[in-house]
This record gives sequence, structure tokens and C-alpha cells, in this order.
Amino acid sequence: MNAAIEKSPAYWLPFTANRDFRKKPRVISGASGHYYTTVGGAKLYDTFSGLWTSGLGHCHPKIVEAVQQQVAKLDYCMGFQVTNDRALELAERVTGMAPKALTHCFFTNSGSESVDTALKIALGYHRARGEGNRTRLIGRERAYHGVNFGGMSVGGIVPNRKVFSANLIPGVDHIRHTHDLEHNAFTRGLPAWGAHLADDLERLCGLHDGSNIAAVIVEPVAGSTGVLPPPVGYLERLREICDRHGILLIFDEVIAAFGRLAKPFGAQRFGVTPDIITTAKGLTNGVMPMGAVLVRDDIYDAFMQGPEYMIELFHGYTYSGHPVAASAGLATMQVYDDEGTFEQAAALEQHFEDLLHSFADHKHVIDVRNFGLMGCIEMAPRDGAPGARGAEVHKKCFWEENLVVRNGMDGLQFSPFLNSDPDEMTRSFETIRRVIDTIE
Ligand code: PXG
Ligand code: PLP
Repeated sequence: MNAAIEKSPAYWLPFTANRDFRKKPRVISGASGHYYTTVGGAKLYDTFSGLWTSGLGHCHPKIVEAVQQQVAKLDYCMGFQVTNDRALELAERVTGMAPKALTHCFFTNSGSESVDTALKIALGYHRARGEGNRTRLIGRERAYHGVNFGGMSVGGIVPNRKVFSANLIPGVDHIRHTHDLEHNAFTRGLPAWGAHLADDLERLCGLHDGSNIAAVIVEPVAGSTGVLPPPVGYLERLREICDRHGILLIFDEVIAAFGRLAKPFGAQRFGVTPDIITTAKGLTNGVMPMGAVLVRDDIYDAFMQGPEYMIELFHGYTYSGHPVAASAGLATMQVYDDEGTFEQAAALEQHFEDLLHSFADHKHVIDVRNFGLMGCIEMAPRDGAPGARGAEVHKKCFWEENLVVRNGMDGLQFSPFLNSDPDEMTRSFETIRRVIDTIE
């Protein structure tokens, strides 16, 4: 590739230090299985499955084939008033894998759109039932719910919000996050301490009166902030408080769904059923942009009033239910089934946990957290330069070790392939150990 183009500023990269990036651009031009290829011809092992997206590996032949066939057969069709066969089939397939109560599926193009869709459905549902006073939305500190105004407002990642502080949507509050190094550092799996933090929701019900709250949204395992598994009993307690006050519980499973927690949905892993689930990423193995919002039967039914010729929910995207994306989704679900992907994921968990926790003795490491195939090794920030250690590990791994490692500040985050080879996984962590040893 032309080096001038690599360094050209035309492309404004998302969530990236653009000026630093331009100095030495990291550009991928191919991928296969568990490896990327760069424009320079290097072959890199991917420890993050895309961006939590591609659990089956890159360019899975069955998905590639489905997309190729579909794009030649029906590339696009109007999604309002008319639909396509693939979208209908995928809705059926995905609700068929979901907790029984969740029977309807609304398609979007991303996790951010899924979140904003879910919040709108929650508000519309209460209004349709004559409880239009239920307008307040509750999120949680440190949550990531995408970057659109709704998701950003219920989200709790400070740098994502601070520039827009005066423009966040009104009527939003946050419960406390569940991270506490003093009690939970180096926990394997779910922390035993912290279920009581769910009672923060009860506090907000006291403050606002629960009858004014429409919905609570949480990631069952917080991902983007650096993997915070819920304390034992925490999600159950949230469910119970929501039930007591008539509040809808939304699980944002953009990361958790489709095998990351060795089940179709995190809700099933935890045995806690929310009223709405948001998804994206693993829905198509990252191959096409697509998200889905799953809702309970009676939420859908509440909208089905008024004259039958009239639209019930004034919401949708040009590309909702896109036939090529839906064909990728269908092929992805088929591969999950055929290859026993969720069982493969379950079988990798212990090995992954052991590898992560082998870093507990490292001088830079202050915490290790994991659940399912989500993991984080958190390094102490260097004095006066928070984030520098993480960025150095990322760049050294990329340029010197042919390894893609995702850092969020000084946390190294891991989202291994659901069908990882255990030896490859071991080698990737050996490399990371070597790299961390070399940094200051
Ligand atoms: N909700 C959750 C729980 C997510 O993890 C979104 C919503 C937004 O999805 P879209 O498709 O609009 O990006 C996400 C996305 C990271 C990282 O480094 C994670 C995400 C996005 C960017 C970075 O962990 N998750
Ligand atoms: N802006 C304009 C001018 C549009 O016409 C549309 C869709 O028709 C949108 C924004 C929304 O785009 P999308 O449906 O892809 O989210």
C-alpha cells in the first residue's frame, strides 16, 4: 500500500489517538481464522477476536459463502412496510435461542443503535400502558452502552461523557459500579463480595419513587471498562428490585451474547431473565454491521393498539433487517450450532483463567478479572502518565511480537476466540508476559 495514503489524515479514526497513529499506522488488509495480515505482510495473532466480535475467527468460510450468495441474490430491499425473507428467518432463529419470555426481535446496525432502540421501547411501553410518568432511566457507573445520545447518557465512562455533559438526555441516574480492589482484587470469576451494591437501585427508587422509573440498563459483565464480573447474587437482586417497582430490566449483551459466556445469552448463564436484551457483534460474527433488540411478548403486545393500519412504533433504521447482514447472522447461528461453539468456549474457560491469573505476581499488575471468555489484566498506571503502560504494550506487541492486544488505559483486555487453540492461547500470554517484563 502507498505509504502516503497510510499517513493521510482523510480518515478520522474512531476511539484512536489519531496523531500518534499517523506516525506509524497500523493497517490490516487481510485476515483468516485467528490471524490478521497487515499491509506490510506481517501475520498477527488476534487476542481480541476483532473487537469482541468475531468469536468464530475471521473469514469463516460458511459465513463468507452465505454473504457472497446473498449479495448476488438480494442486495437490499426496503425495510419499512416491506421486508425480506432473511430478516424474518433470523428473528425466528435468534428468539428461538433466547430465554423463553423474549419472543420479539427488532433489528439495528450496531450496539449503540440497539441500546437507543431498547431505551425508546421501554419508554413507549410504559406510555402505551398508561404509565407515561415512568420516564426515568437508570444506568451504572463505568458502563459502556455505545456512543449515541441515549447510550452515552445511561453509560458511565467519564471521558465519553465529559465533553457532552450539558447535552446528556435528562432524567437519567446511575447506580454505583461494582469494582472494589480492596475486596475483590484477583478474584477468579464472580466476586463473592458486592451483591449489596444492587441496593443502590433501591436508594434511587426511594429518591425518585420507583413509580417514575422506566428501566434499568446494565451489562451483565461490564466489558469495555475493563471486565467487571457481577458479584454473586447481584443480578438476581437487581431483578428482584425491578420486579418490586415495575421497572424494566435491560441487559446490554452486545459483548455477552452469542457464546462469550458459553451460552447463547448471558441471561442464561446467570439464570436471570431481563425484559429486554440488546445485542450486536457476535450476531454476525462481526462480518456485517448488525444488532438486535429482543423483547418480552407483553412489551411488544402493549404497542399493538389503535387502528391496525397505523404504525405502532415510530422507530427504525434504513438498514434494519438488511438482507446481507441477516444472511451473515443466519450463517453465524448455523456455525455456532454445527461446530458446538458454545461448548468449545466453555471448555476453554479454565485454561484462559489460569493464564490470566498467572500474571498476578507481576510487579506492574494490580488486578486480574475474568468471567467466561472475557478477561482483563490491569497494570498500575505509571506515575504522571496513566495509560502509557497499556499503550506501550499494545504497540510493542503489534510491531515486535505479531500480536494484537487491546488496551483500555492500563488494562489489557482479552476476548479470545470461542474456538481458540489452547496452545496458541498459551503462547500469546507468554509473549505478553515477555513484553510486560520489558516495559518500565
Ligand atoms: N453496549 C455494549 C455493552 C458494548 O460493549 C456497545 C453497546 C456499542 O456497540 P457499537 O456496535 O455501537 O460499537 C458496545 C460496544 C472495548 C470496546 O474496547 C467495546 C465496545 C466498543 C468499543 C470498544 O472494549 N463495545
Ligand atoms: N438523515 C437523513 C437525511 C435521512 O434521510 C435518513 C434516513 O432516511 C437518516 C438521516 C437516517 O439514516 P438511517 O436510517 O440509516 O439511520
